Amino acid sequence: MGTTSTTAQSETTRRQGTGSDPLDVLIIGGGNAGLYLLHRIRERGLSVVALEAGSSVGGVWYWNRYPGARLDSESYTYGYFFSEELLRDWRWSEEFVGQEELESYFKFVATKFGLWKDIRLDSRAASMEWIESRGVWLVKTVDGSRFEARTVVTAVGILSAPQYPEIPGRDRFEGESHHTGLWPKEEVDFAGKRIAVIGTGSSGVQVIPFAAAVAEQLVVFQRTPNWCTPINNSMISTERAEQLVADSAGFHRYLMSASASGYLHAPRDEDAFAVTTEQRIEHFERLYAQPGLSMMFANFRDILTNRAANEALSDFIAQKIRGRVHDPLVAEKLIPRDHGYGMKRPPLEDRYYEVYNQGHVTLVDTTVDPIVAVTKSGIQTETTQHALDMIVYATGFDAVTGALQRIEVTGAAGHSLTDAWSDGPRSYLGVQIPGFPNLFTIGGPQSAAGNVPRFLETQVDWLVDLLGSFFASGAEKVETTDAAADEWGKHNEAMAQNSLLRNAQSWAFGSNTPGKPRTYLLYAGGQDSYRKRLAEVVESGYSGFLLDGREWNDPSAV
Ligand code: NA7
Repeated sequence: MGTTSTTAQSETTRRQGTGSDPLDVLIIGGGNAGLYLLHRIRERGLSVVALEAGSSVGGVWYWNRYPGARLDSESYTYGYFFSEELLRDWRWSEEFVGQEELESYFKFVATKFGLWKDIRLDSRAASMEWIESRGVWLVKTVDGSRFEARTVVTAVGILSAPQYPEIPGRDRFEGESHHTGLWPKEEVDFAGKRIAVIGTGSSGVQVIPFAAAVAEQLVVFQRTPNWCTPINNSMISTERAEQLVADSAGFHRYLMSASASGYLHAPRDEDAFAVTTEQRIEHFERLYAQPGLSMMFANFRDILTNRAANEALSDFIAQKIRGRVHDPLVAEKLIPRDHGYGMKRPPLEDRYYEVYNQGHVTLVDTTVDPIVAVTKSGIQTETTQHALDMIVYATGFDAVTGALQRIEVTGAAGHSLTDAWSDGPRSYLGVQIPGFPNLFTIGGPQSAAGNVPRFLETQVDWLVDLLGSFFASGAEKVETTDAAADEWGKHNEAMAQNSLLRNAQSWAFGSNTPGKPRTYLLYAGGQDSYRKRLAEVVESGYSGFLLDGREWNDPSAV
């Protein structure tokens, strides 16, 4: 933590200690969305404070500081576009930058736009309660601070509630253990140690080569293999950096109007079987050598909707895995059988498969040899006791709804969010939950898609306009209805059912969290159609929202 933010923190504390009026807006979260929201709300002249659980800003890029943590989106499509000065003053070093550079970026943004003074660090929200009689939310933090605000906007992240596996004995282990999503700030030394990594999602696939490089032994516990393709990262030259700044308005326009994924990659305007086998393979080969998620988003347009096209692509990647892993038995273990490419978010990798060619690395398939317990000295599977110095839990997150549900939220008539969502999350446009007036959820269920910051930008811009209209209206309460949430839920389910996504067990359906109802938690229609829908809602006079109990566009309202 630098001097600037330490000073800012004490200013924040002083400021919050004065005055008894409720804030106009309390933001929960100081990550990508929270910072942008704070900036935009301040531009509107509203009173606002942002609570952040971490000791600095950046959200997932503050917490996921494990070796190898890196973007899967091109850096310059991930950062903010709202300020030309920021675009000019910040220089991304690589096509896909790592955690450290991202953390610096968010600090740079907070300093440049003077955000620190309205951010309260080390402030994890514990509970929030709607006080109907006064039209305010009372928010309490874990350390006992209290805030009152007329509206609350949560920007708590979609992959930010780390999850440990339900394995007995986790606390008994006498070595070091770390979750990738809660990585310590102090350096974790892998050198010369016997290390286990549990989990082979994006985080596991990123950390494993770093552990393998210096560990004495590495045991990877894999339950489900993923379809990983090379990230093909590179440095950004000065000429390219200058070009990116010069072109930024144009490609921002493309990302925010034409792209369904929010990435620069555009799908090939052809079906996979409209070309010959040779041409198809040639295209796959080209994409395998291209950066980032090209394989997913620059592929034939039907790879996620046509089973045969998807199988052709999956077969191609399986052959690549066989070509890179020397032991055929190990290679077969690394090839997914339960889902096709792209039905789950595919990890990007750098030297990942080659790790398994090294003598000190073992791959344990936990579907064949399940983990029975964590013991004092390691991990016991059905057949083997693995003696270990360190366990890395790369076991993912209680996705999308988890971070919000870890706060005790009590809405109108004393109803809890836990009860409201007992059969699965309900939301209108992902931004509001019926029964929870004046509470908004950036990145809420059934809304996020594709390159997340571009989606967040859409949602924040839209919500800030809504809040502006709400405060200008003189109304006290804005809320959505059961009917609006039901309609949105049905629309979203229908979108998900139309794609091959429905076949996968993934965090996007909550399948990785024991007991979580299976619902598609993201938005399957693409960013372009989501944006269209938001625009229609505005044109219709915020249909689906009530102001002080009446239709927003009812001329007699307020
Ligand atoms: P993910 O993608 O949810 O991956 C978690 C991994 O942990 C996955 O391989 C899981 O296997 C595995 N896991 C979870 N519990 C267990 C147990 N009990 N035993 C063995 N393996 C287990 O999280 P990440 O952090 O890697 O990535 C999250 C997102 O961040 C990613 O999608 C990108 O968008 C960026 P499973 O597949 O459930 O069988």
